[in-house]
Amino acid sequence: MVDTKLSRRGFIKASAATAALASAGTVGFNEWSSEYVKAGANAEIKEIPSTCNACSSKCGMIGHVKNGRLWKLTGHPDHPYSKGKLCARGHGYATVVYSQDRLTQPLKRVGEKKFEPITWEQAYKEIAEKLNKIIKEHGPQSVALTEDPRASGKFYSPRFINALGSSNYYTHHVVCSNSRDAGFLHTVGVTATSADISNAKYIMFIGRSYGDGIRPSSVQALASAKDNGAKIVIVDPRLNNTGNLATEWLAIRPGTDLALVLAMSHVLIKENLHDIEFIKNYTIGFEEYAKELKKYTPEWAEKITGLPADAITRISMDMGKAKPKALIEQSWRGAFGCNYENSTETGRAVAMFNALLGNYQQKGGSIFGGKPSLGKLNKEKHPNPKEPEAPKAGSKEFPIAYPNNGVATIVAKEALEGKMKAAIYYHSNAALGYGNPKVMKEALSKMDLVVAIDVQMSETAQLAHYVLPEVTYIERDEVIEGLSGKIPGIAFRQQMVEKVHPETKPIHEIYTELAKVCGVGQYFNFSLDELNEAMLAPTGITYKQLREKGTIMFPNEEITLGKMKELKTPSGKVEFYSETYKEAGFKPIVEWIEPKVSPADDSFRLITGKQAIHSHTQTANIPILMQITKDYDLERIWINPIRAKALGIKDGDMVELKSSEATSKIRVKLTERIHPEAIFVPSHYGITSKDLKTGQGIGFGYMEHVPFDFEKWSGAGNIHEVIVKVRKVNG
Ligand SMILES: Nc1nc2c(c(=O)[nH]1)N[C@H]1C(S)=C(S)[C@@H](COP(=O)(O)OP(=O)(O)OC[C@H]3O[C@@H](n4cnc5c(=O)[nH]c(N)nc54)[C@H](O)[C@@H]3O)O[C@H]1N2
Ligand SMILES: Nc1nc2c(c(=O)[nH]1)N[C@H]1C(S)=C(S)[C@@H](COP(=O)(O)OP(=O)(O)OC[C@H]3O[C@@H](n4cnc5c(=O)[nH]c(N)nc54)[C@H](O)[C@@H]3O)O[C@H]1N2
Ligand code: SF4
Ligand SMILES: [Mo]
Repeated sequence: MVDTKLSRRGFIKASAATAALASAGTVGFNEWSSEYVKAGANAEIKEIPSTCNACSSKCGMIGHVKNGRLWKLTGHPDHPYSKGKLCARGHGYATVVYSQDRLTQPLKRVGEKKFEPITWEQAYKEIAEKLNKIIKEHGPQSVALTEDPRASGKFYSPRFINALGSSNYYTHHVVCSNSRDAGFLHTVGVTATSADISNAKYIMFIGRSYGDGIRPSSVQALASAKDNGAKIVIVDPRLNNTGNLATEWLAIRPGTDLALVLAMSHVLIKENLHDIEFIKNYTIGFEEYAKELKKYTPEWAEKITGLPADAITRISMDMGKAKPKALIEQSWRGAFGCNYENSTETGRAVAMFNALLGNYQQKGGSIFGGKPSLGKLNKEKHPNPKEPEAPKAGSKEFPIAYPNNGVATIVAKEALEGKMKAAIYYHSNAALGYGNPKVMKEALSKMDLVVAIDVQMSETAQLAHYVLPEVTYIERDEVIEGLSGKIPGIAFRQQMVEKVHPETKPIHEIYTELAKVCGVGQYFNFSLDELNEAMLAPTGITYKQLREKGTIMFPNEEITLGKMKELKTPSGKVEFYSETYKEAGFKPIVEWIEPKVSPADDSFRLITGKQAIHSHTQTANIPILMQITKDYDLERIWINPIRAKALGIKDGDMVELKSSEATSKIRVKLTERIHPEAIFVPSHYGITSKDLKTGQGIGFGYMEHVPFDFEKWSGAGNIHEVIVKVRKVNG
């Protein structure tokens, strides 16, 4: 039950509901395991295949269910990301199903952080009335929906917002990979390639850490590459936890990766180590790019990156010699996902470097994965909503952004300008994680309607007018997910245990029922099972088979390596020169761009990143994961001892960290594993919602220090364009 200040009337209702739930068998984490013991050693164990929801990888997993309770998880052996293993988060996050802090019924805000429980009928009725009024008065484009795109959301969320007549569908990538996605899209026609890591001979990671931003199969592939003698270079201002597998660490100045990649490209061409055949057949604009690259010498890059020119030359030449089994891994968020004013252009330069190596669709190179062919609903019986006429808000300002991602923070900007009137946040903690929380709070407060659909009282839910409680992923079926890769496949999330809280619902039910009350129910006239059956139809697999297996791969559809394919760029080829850029008013050739801000002698750049035991803000309230943070003091910030000494700071000291946006107090970890110019902040802390009793009050939220901003190309949040000063304080 939510613990926020409830009104008196709400309190009485809520207490009654809590009592009812207790008798309905609601248990916390501790009781969870004892219930299993009570079931006796001989109780039947059901093994139910499904998918993890503790991060975007959505690995395949098997739930072991005894006496109706989940008591153990194992990795699905067939799923390409888990390959039989789950990471610590995968195991730990599953306890959310029995969390004491779950949302248990729909809530209506009746004052600052004051909520009252209401029925689903009342919630739907009031939300629908408000949505329809807003649309009538301000048009459908004044309504937006944002989510972390998971299997069901990817299908239902855009359909729902389109049914209302709005094109404003957004994803969390604005603070994840918007820049990389845009850079890759306009160079190779997809937002990300994958990498044939286990067969590669030379692998460079630029701000991507398999050892921290874990996916079990990626770690396995890297370990096997190392066993095969591959060279593994980490480019990171921080020696991250992939370090144990690496052969070399390049401690680059944060924000300067573009200079490194430009200089590496320069060396390849100068030394004639580029793949001339590949470039001739599969690329356009090489001559123009090569001309631009002339000025980006390793000596030039040394001054910007702080990396020795001879190391840049040596590594580039070694990669050129190892081609096509050499690559810069496509990366994710760390260096050029959403961080600097030059991030999109860094993404482009990386995709181009791989083209200079001719490694696309080659063993040990960059791979364009194949997709499974899945069916669709019969349009005659189940019509699609009409394509909204108006373009998505933000698409004019950021024409380079990947249209499916959009620029989610434009919703906040337009709310501040009085243009955006209603926002739905599904599976998203935008208020804490997408942009400066003060700005996000102000923006959300300006809107006439904010709806949050969550499993716990997130910071976003706290600011919403209505909070709708979803069942957790352990308690629901979802839309079938297509897996693209060298071998395509499908994965299915399915219900493992009965609903723990009777007044919670799965998202497909919420959208279907809400659509009906909003008057657009005709677009949701099918059940989830009907949709999944339609998707399965062309595969010849029955729904029953899918339920039994959970993950099914299609080895017959394995893509053929060694054969380049036509790309989805306007020219069908790798584009060193982009007409799309030119038309949008940008330089068609990549050139060096300075980061927006740079630290002075007495200040630092703030950078952030993942820890292997947490996912964004969503795991901070999981007791067994947060205990690891506490045991190992993981919320501390990293400072280089040379800088610390000059400031009189010792390991474990409390410091005050001050940026243009905020002041935080936090303890310090001194380590030579961080560039002297940077301070590293682990990204998962700073929960402020009082209803998240475990997570609340530990560490600080990185985003508090990030000015609310948009990168010029992809609209990404520029989340490392932050300068801070630090001083020792008592604490
Ligand atoms: N444990 C864990 N794993 C996750 C997630 C999670 O929340 N937790 N989330 C998933 C998601 S959504 C994502 S986006 C991925 C993110 O996966 P990654 O991008 O690998 O993760 P990060 O830790 O954000 O960043 C990687 C590294 O970039 C470094 N870095 C920071 N600034 C710079 C820079 O200017 N240049 C260079 N070269 N490096 C820099 C950081 O020090 C960090 O070590 O992880 C996925 N997996
Ligand atoms: N402070 C901070 N900011 C970040 C990051 C970070 O690590 N820290 N990471 C950045 C990156 S790489 C990304 S991709 C984004 C991620 O940003 P988000 O996608 O917003 O991820 P989370 O912050 O984990 O918030 C997820 C929300 O979904 C809710 N949730 C979890 N499971 C379910 C479910 O089954 N149903 C419903 N309805 N809700 C559910 C959680 O309770 C939580 O409130 O954030 C970016 N910004
Ligand atoms: S990487 Fe870990 S948290 Fe992410 S889906 Fe896989 S097991 Fe779950
Ligand atoms: Mo992300």
